[in-house]
Amino acid sequence: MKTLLKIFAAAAALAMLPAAAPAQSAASAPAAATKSAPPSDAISARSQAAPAQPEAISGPNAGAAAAATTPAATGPAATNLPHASPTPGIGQPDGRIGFQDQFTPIGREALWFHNWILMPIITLVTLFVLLLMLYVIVRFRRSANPVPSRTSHNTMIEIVWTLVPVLILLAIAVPSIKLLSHQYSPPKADLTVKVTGNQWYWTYSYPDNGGFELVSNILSEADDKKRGEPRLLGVDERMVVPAGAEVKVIVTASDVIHSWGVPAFWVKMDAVPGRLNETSFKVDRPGLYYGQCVELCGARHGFMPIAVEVVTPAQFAAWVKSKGGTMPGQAKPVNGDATATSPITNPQPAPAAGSQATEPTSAGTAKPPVTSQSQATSSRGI
Ligand SMILES: [Cu+2]
Repeated sequence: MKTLLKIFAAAAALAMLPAAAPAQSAASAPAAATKSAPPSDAISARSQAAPAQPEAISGPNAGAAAAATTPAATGPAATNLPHASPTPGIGQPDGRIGFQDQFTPIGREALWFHNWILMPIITLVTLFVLLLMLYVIVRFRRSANPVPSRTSHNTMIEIVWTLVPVLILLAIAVPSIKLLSHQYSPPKADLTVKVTGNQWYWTYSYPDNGGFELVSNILSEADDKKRGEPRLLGVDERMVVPAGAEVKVIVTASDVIHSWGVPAFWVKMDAVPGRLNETSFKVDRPGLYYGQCVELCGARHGFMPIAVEVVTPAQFAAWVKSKGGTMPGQAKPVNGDATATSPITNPQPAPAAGSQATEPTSAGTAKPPVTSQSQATSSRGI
């Protein structure tokens, strides 16, 4: 029974870990931010020097862009890319205890498993053991029971306390193994994105779309505010994927071990130098979802957020084109209307003046904006 208790205690602790992590990181981040704000030390200077910082929102359209990125201004249906606004409570920490709402089939299955199998069992077992202990402490205390029983065997009880835990473990094992097998045998991918962790930023490359690569850096707090993004979670270049597509993510790192985690997708994959790890997700709801590096990777570990923007297939095609990539000819449409309304030849209608939700482009064209960084990246031919 003691061993069983230990196992359940460990299981409970493990189950609480992922839930506690975001809260912990959210709580610790501000302090860390304040500490590392002045980039005067060598490490900060190095991290600043690695990738170019995004161009700041400035110029005549800055006000409009800032205004348009308030949650009310845009939503999942926003047609401007990138920098759709986040939806409060979705894809980001919002102060609730527990997991974020899930937007992938795996995430929903795993959350159901946690909420309806693990938590009830853990709660019942814990309460049962607690009550049992209280009963024993009170009923068999020395004053109430001066002559203790010398019983050392009870076959019936021994069978019960062996069988019941086995049955409980079996009840957990069935949905658990089912979930594992779903996680490790995803359907055929519609899109592959290679994610590389670097100290302290992410690079995303799209091998199916001509191999272009994006460098994704954290935004300054001022830019987060301007764009209406959660503090320390905004990035200059988001990973963009089409809704309804099975996205295969190949994860690696260039220097130390990082981990690419997006809580709303139930995805967390270690990024290990010299090794390709693989995971996948499928999100049906267009929108913006945030994550963070979830492996302690150095001084600025807390400052390499992840932002995944899920867009319609048509918007994705337009975005790929704006980054200098190509849509594969044989690519299957991820949604029925993907090719019918393909905007490759006519990327995006010019947004009406005043309703622009994108970051301003220097030329003021209808083309989705490209930051200086991605231009630099594509000019390097990566
Ligand atoms: Cu990292």
